[in-house]
Amino acid sequence: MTQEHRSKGGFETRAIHAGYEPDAMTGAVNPPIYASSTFKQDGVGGMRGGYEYSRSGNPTRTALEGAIAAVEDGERGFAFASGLAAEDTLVRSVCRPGDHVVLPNDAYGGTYRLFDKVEKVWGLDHTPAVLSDVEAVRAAIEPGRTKVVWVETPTNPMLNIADIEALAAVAHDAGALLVVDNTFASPYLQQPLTLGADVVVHSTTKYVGGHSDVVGGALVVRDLELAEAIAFHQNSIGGVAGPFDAFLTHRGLKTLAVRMERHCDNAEKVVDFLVSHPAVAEVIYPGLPTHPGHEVAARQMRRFGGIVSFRVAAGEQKALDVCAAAEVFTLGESLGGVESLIEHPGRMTHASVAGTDLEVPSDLIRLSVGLESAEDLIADLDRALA
Ligand code: P1T
Repeated sequence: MTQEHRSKGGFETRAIHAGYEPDAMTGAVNPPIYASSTFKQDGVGGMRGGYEYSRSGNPTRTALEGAIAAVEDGERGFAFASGLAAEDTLVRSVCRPGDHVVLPNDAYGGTYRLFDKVEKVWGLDHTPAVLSDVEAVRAAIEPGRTKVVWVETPTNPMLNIADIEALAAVAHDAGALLVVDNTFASPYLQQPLTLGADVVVHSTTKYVGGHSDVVGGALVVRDLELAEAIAFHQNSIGGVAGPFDAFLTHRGLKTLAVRMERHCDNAEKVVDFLVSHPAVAEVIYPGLPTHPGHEVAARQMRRFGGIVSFRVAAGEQKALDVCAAAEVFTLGESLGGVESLIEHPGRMTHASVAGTDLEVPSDLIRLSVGLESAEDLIADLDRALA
């Protein structure tokens, strides 16, 4: 099984061509969906192209894995059934009972739940830290025990920014790996491996897939020893992306660059509208010069992304009412698809972190700004806020 990177060329070229050469027999320009659990062997052990059984490898998945590695400027990519399956596989590949990880004090609620309710039971400790404060991260590290510093930037849903380059140095000083969940930025806006990170994590359910029609996850690394450990655990645990899901995710990846540009255009217009709206107490967007992480974001991101969070002046009930009143923005969890979504993190995506360090404000609304006409999005918010 080879991952054809064709990693030369610009981002768009890699997104469209890396990972797959037109089929030798038919010339098909897209990877066929290999709906096959097993592969015929030419005599015992005589595998064609290294394929044996689809948990270990499937050509549709291999194509996606090569493409995602190429757009992240990595060496090896791995595709999973969900972002959380990718995260769990990574943790088991690099941590052992008794180890410790530093987590964001503001992260996707499901990521925190994985560490706090699942990994902890197996003996992996964690400390939440304010990732925008490099010294706080250094202080949270337990030398010799900390194996991973886990970064999300921008964070979900508070859009805090962490300095990837600075945190990579802090993690590496302590002999720990720097893992970056790059879901919110997408590989188009930010490439953590080029800034010193060791592992990139994605919920490909979001911008990479881009159409809200498939759940998936990915890991990308440069170090080949680390890649071997992940490959072993991916096969041993088995949370792999199936061929249909791999196909959809790969199809989405090809248009990531053009979609992200428009997500950013529309998000900027929505931000411009919200900042002057009297019912809005605070708009949170890393593209605003007043955002505390603006300078770091400007340095490490191409643009500032399609997610906008804001707090309503009148409190939680008003936030719930706005979510219910929106029509063009669909009320639902998830993000990163072509359609705009609105949600109340406190009651929805981040309900599992209520009462912890990661609790989010109850008057907070998160928008995933999609690709509809910007004027329709703004009119919808104007009506919902009235
Ligand atoms: O949902 P799944 O594909 O398993 O990915 C989990 C995940 C990991 N990391 C980040 C930053 C995420 O946002 C998510 C999933 N988030 C949502 C479902 C959400 O609505 O925020």
